[in-house]
Amino acid sequence: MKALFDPVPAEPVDVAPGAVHVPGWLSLEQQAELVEACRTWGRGPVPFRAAKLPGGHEMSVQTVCLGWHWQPYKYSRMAEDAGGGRVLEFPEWLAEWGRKALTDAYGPAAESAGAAYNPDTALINFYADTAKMGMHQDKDEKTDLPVVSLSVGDDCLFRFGNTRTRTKPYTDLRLRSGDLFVFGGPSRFAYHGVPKIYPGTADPACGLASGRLNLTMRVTGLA
Ligand code: MD3
Ligand code: FE
Repeated sequence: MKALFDPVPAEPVDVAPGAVHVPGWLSLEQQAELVEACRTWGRGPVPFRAAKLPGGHEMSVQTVCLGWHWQPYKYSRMAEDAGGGRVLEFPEWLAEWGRKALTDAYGPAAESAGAAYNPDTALINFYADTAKMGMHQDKDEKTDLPVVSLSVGDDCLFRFGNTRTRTKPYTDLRLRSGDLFVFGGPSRFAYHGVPKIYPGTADPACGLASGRLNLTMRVTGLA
């Protein structure tokens, strides 16, 4: 049933060159579908795990991957740091969502870029109430093709910085359940992070009772 108060998808907002935010891009039904898929993927062969940083600390975020298994700072087919299983295939339906995401974010002028987009890895991050992600660049991919980000569950504070330093200047934004963000062009290698989750802000109909899920699609450029 179409609820009276379903959010109306908003127009894309240009946050920086190549960085486009599309609030409410996923319907509640699509959000719940994505949560269910993430639950399935997390059942294995590779489970959600906190990636270990080179300094030895574990990230507070729990991650599972599709297509290629990511560890800081490398991709592999086998999850040596998470039980040794082989990473699941990247599903075609998700690649279709990625192409539509690019087209919707960048508009008709970029329709051919959208149609040609072939993501081969997805990183699914789960944030419990107190989890966060420090400022970093995503540089483990061998292409500069856009990253597509989908958020479901509790709101977060998202910090979008610049390509030179992990400090100011940056833009603080609130990401909500159903939001799409595309990071391409000059924004592809910008520093970014998630300093805070806002517990209890999600509509339970999104499928997640607590916490936040973020799925990013990328093109690794690996064989
Ligand atoms: C800007 N994830 O997985 S999504 C990550 O919410 C990551 O889980 C955050 O940073 C999360 O690497 C932020 C937004 C995002 C993702 C990739 C980007 C922003 C980006 C790549 C380049 C520039
Ligand atoms: Fe990132």
